[in-house]
Amino acid sequence: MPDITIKSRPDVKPKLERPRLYKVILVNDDYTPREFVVMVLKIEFGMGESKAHGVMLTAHRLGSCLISVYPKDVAETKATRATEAGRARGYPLHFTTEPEE
Ligand code: TYC
Repeated sequence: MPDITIKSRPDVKPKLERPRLYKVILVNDDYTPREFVVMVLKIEFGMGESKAHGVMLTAHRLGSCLISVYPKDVAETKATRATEAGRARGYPLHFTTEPEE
């Protein structure tokens, strides 16, 4: 029987990094009707009326508003679908994504 010693290495931890989350951000414009922005936020992001209205107003007043954070693929899909909903009606409504710090 060969004499094998397996040393434990308590200093070497397996690196399991949490996947980075991405922000979805609503960007203001001068043309998309407020009610349409509220409708998209309700349908694509599952917000209730008052939350959607508050987010729309914040973007309207400040230029943009953070909606939520998601895994990268979910954030990109939601931003694309929501932007596309505006484009389909001829509005310049825009949603962007960026990595959370
Ligand atoms: N600023 C638009 C208007 O006055 C409404 C609006 C709000 C558009 C937020 C986009 O992200 C937005 N009709």
